[in-house]
Amino acid sequence: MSIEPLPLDGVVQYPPETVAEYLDKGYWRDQTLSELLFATARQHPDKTAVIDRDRQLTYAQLTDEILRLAAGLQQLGLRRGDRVVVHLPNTYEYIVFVFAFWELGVVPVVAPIAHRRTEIEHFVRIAQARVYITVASDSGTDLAAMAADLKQRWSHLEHTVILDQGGGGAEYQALLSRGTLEHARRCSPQDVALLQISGGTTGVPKLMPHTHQTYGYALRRSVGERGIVFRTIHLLVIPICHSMSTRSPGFLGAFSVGATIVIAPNGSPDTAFPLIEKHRVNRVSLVPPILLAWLNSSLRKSSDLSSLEVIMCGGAKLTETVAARVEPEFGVQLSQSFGMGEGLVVSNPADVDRATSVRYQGRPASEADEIRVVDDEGNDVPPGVAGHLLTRGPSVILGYYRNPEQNALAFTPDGFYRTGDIVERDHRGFIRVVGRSKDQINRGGEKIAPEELENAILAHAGVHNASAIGVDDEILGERVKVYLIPRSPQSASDLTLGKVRQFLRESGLATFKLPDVVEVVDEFPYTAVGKVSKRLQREQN
Ligand code: J2J
Repeated sequence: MSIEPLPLDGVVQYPPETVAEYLDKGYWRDQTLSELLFATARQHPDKTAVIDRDRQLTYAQLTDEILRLAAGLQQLGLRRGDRVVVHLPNTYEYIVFVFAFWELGVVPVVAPIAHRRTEIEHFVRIAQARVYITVASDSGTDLAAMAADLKQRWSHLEHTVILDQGGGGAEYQALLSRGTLEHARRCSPQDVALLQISGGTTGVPKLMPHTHQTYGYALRRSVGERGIVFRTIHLLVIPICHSMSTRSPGFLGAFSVGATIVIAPNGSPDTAFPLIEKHRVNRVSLVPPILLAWLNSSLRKSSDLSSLEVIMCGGAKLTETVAARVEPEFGVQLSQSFGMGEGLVVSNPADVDRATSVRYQGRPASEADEIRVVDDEGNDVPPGVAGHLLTRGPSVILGYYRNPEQNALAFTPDGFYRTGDIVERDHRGFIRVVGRSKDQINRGGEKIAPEELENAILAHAGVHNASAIGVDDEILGERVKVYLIPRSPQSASDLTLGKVRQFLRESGLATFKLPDVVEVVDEFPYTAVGKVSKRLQREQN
């Protein structure tokens, strides 16, 4: 059945000729993400789809629960094109919610559980969300109270749904108990499926509108390239709303081939190793600091990890020294990847030689993934020369949601996304990330916008000026350092690391954005044009 696409206000649309070309060449398909899951469920109803804590759901049980939740959500009055904010930890309920929304054509903003009031309120406001879904509390923060407060403040926020801390609970059960729906097409595959959170370079996080088709394309590529098959048992440890957990290959990749997902609340060895042992997990996606923790864990000796075949790693730079340890020490294949929420993901093919898999992050799987490596003037550079990476293609958005100012900076007029990454491409097309031109801190895969952190600190009465930079860290790659100029000599004593972190936590900023080091100084170094020189500040460390 054909349903006309519903363009959302504030989303940059693909030109009709691009739509026609991507459909014609099969990069985009006439399938919603919900249809992708239901197709697998019809073929393999009794196969295990997801394992989470003591719950184990077959594809039939998962789709059944999705349709019941969709009925409950529909009765809240949600309609196609409405936006909601989903803010849940790694739980199977997250998966049930997003598919229920895809079944209805509702658009979730998917926020990592580490986010706090600053971020969530921004999403609620910018997306004019009608529903906010979270858990009662997380790491000591009362999210239920925050939800009640947000609901009072924003009249468009009509409902909150509060799950128990570990998922489930009375409100979830109540939504499941209002009958069920028939699986049917209720939106167009060209519709926005979700609004993902960008890594962040700006004062507030940006939202990335992905359609069922941009996601469908990305996950098919990822599944093919990474060898995800029916017998794959994939451990999901990275925050579930991140694109590495969702579509590269993530749970969507797994569901497209009838594989099984095991959900871990986090990636620490004492949590993950027993799950690998118990469920005979054969694949996992990690970020570099977790991989390092696994390599150095004393638990390795006492755990049976023999089922593991492939460790995928991406999100931040993996040093060659650490990369080279993976295959000999774990006896598994290392599959690096380099990607971004905005779209492009490159990875090393399974049959690549060891030297390449250690040194390179991968190459695009399709000629449709357009890549340009350019110098500061925008001229293409030859293989082996480092330059700015620009990209365009069937998985790449053409703009952030409701953000024309950033779009003018981050996208070229002909639709290439300026990644802010400096890469080197060899003559075969393999890519190595060698640096970054964007003002961003990558703390072990968590992206932090210095501007956002600086703004939050500037609200402190004792702070005259703040500058946040990333400094080298053996485990995280980078950690967050903040230089502060106090307002007066007396206020300097209030600017200890502990007090600044406490202040930021209370101001409602996500905890992973808090500084690791604070240094109080009298002045900042400046560039010739009078901007704070972060380069000089970095060189001091
Ligand atoms: C260096 N930097 C990297 C790598 C990402 C797959 C894989 C990763 C992401 C992701 C993703 C890197 N080496 N191997 O969404 O689907 C940095 C780059 C990039 C930014 C994007 C996926 N892999 N990076 O990490 O949106 O700077 O997506 O532009 O979170 O992470 O961050 P994010």
